[in-house]
Amino acid sequence: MKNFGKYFVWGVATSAYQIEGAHDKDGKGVSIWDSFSNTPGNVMNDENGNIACDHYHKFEEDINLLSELGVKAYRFSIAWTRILPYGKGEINQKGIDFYNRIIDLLLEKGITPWVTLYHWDLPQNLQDEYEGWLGRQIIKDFAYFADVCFQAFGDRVRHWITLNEPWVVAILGYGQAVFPPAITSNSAPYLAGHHLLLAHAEAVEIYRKKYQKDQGGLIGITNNCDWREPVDQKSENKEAAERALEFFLGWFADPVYFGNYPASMIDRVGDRLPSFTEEEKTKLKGSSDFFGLNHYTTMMVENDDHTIIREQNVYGNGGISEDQDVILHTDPAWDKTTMGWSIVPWGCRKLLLWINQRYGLVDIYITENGCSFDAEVEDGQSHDPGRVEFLKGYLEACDEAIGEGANLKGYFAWSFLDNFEWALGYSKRFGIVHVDYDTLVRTPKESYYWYRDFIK
Ligand code: PNW
Repeated sequence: MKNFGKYFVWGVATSAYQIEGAHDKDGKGVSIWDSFSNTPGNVMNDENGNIACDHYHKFEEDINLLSELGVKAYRFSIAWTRILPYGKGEINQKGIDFYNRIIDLLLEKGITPWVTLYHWDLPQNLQDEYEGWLGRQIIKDFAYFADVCFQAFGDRVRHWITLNEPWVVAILGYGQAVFPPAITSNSAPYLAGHHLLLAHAEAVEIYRKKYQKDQGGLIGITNNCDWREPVDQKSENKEAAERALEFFLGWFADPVYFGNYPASMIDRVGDRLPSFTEEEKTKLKGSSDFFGLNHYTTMMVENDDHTIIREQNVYGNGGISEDQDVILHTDPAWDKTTMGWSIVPWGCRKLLLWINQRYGLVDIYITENGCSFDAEVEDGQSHDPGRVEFLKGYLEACDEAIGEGANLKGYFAWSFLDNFEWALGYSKRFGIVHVDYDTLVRTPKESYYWYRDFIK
């Protein structure tokens, strides 16, 4: 592979709730994921992140593994409730101390921290007070949390991601009730999404006004998107695929680059889609210094003309498909991961090119890409050939996309460690490092060594 230049940013990613554990240690408050996963019936096998990988106590060992891996960058998230146990108000110094130790150790090892402020672990207090992302007050509370983090860590952290995957927060949390706060609705996702965008914009404004000049860092948002391929070249199916991308990625990227939602959404969602004031549009437009992208899979799209009743949403990841009039399919010929997600490297290539066509030659960073495959440890070794194949395939697709003009500047494999896979608990394994959840012993997998050699 020839197009990844010398300055290409190679990294791996994690998130706080999925690895840290120590859920009530040193003054940490309760997040919606603490409450949700500790309520029986919500997570597979009633598992929770109370201990997870115990990264809170094992971060030194983990950073050594990162160092041996040779990555330039490590993306992790800050647990809001470690810093502000009630989501606002008084700062918990022990939470600040924990992330200071991580940041300092990373820098000592020559690894650049990429910090996500919100990876889904909303303070329970804010959920109770005004229904979390449904309340407008979240904008100022998130901005305050962000400000505290810039102030505490911004002298050393130069790469900030405000939100991880607002689409997942809105759809899975406020539409399909798969994630907390477990609401089922066809309008709440749009209201939550609206506040997510405005909170992002507010945090960015604070960073730019108070910190960016002195600290010299970058700030952006990370969105997730699958590729949507038309089932055939009929114009209605091509348009349906385009529309599906607008409802997925355009929902959150158009406001950030153009100052408003895609026209297809405004037309179709009607009153359920809130509108931005002129001032909000101005604030949103240009509010990301880079294009953070999490990409996992691809689906086929067919226009829904309502003439036949068909099975919708094979994996439930189409958003609100009745608003889009799309029917999603998978191709049975595509290989699948243990999550059931199709492995389609060319979808990644097409998506990168689509982004640079729609939004201009923005700097794209893939802040997550990876797959779930099982791997046991035998004689101290862990083999995960499926993951090595996956990474090879997707990196080849990235390389091709760059060759065709895509402005891809970095890649973070998801994930560094096997971890708590949200509503699926520990049943799915995304890590390039195996974690034995009984003993908490870490064993690098074959994919870890493969990636180490690849990025050398
Ligand atoms: C992302 N979908 O979640 C998250 O950022 C990670 O925390 C997570 O572990 C990883 O991907 C694997 O799931 C997603 O339904 C969850 O399209 C669901 C979807 C996409 C991403």
